[in-house]
Parts: sequence; structure tokens; C-alpha cells
Amino acid sequence: LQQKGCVIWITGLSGSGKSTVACALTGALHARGKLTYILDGDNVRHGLNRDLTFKSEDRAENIRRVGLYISISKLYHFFFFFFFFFFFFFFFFFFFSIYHTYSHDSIGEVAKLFSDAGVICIASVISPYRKDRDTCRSILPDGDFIEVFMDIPLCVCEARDPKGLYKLARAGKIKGFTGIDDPYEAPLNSEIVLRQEGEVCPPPDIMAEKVISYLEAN
Ligand code: GGZ
Repeated sequence: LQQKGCVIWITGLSGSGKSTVACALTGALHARGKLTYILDGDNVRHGLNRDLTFKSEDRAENIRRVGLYISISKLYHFFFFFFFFFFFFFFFFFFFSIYHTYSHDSIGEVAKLFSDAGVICIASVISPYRKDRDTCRSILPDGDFIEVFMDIPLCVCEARDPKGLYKLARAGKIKGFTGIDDPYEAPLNSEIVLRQEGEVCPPPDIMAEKVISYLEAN
């Protein structure tokens, strides 16, 4: 079984549905026998990037690390995935413990272990700054970075407000919240734009199918 790895980078405001689409997409890809891995901003920030805040330099570092982490996911042969899988966990925890003590470079060391992995990696991160997204694009071979823009208006995201964060941001209890008092630089040339149709947002599985159609066509 072979598959080619790539990165599906889902960017958009908090509450735009990035994680939901990532889950729907991963389900649809699994149903087609594909191997995927989700890197969700909110989750990564509880682990790998728990030392980072939402200041612009930390957001850049958050994206850089996710991008690095992704660049390691290029296993072209499924067989090798299983081979590296066990070594990954061993080396990941080993290097990651050193990483915390010494420097960011150890992540790059772990990255090497994965450099030939062929996983379809789905990153669902706000990634509000264009230059940070472009940096991630630049470290991958042409065509392997597929940017998906969740083009959902701020007012819709704010009305959803699933975690009540917009409310806190409006009340000044969260500073530097994307879309409120911190910018979101919308992509200019995303491979895929997912948006509302009129007043209605398509269901996540329909959005996921749009991404899959792109993958099949490309
Ligand atoms: C934006 C914030 C903030 C601020 C906490 N600004 O939608 P969520 O709630 O569940 O997931 C968001 C998550 C943002 O993590 P990312 O790694 O995707 O952000 S970035 O790409 O900008 O580094 C959001 C919550 O954390 N959250 N404070 N100030 N989102």
C-alpha cells in the first residue's frame, strides 16, 4: 500500500469550523484507506507548544513548529510507516525531553526520523499571519502544501462562539484575540476556499468532499 504525503493546512478564525472539517476530512480519507494525522492548534498548544502565548512572535513560533513537525511527515511507503512508527515514539519522547532542556533544534532531529513518511497531515490552526503560512509552504515541495481557507465571516464565528472566547475578548478579558484586537490576514491564493452558501454553511462532510475533490484532481 502506497500513498503520497502532503499537508492540508486549514486556516481561519476561531469558530470557523477548522477542527470540525479536519475531523470530517480525516474520516473521509480513512474511508478511502488513507493514513492521516491531525495537528489541531488548540491541542498542540496543550502539549508540544504549551510554552507559547498568543503574542505575534509566539504565534509565529507555534506555526513554525507545526510546520516543522509536518515536514517530518513524508513516508512514501506504508510499510515504512509501521517501521518508523515504533522508532518515532521512542525517539520522539527521548528527543522531546532533551528539546525542553536544550533547544528547538531537537525537533528538527525528530523531523529527520519522519522525513520519508507519507502521511496526509491536516493542520487546523488559525495561523493568522500570511508570512508564517508562506514559510510553512516554502519548506515543502511544490504542490505538497494545500491551503484551505475557512472563509467564514467574523460575525458568524462570533455568533457561534463555542467556547465563549469571543465574549471574553469583547469584554477585554482576553487580550490579542484574533479578529477582535489582533489581525487575521486572509489568504490571497488558497488552493481551496470553503465558504457559506448564502446564509447557510455547508455541512462539514460536504466541505471535506470539496477538499477530497481537489486532492483527486491534483
Ligand atoms: C486566538 C485563541 C486566543 C487568542 C485562545 N487568539 O478556536 P479555539 O480557541 O478552540 O482554538 C483557538 C486556539 C488557537 O490556537 P492556534 O494555535 O490555532 O492559534 S495561532 O495559529 O494563532 O497560533 C482558540 C484559542 O486557542 N485561543 N486565545 N488570543 N485564539
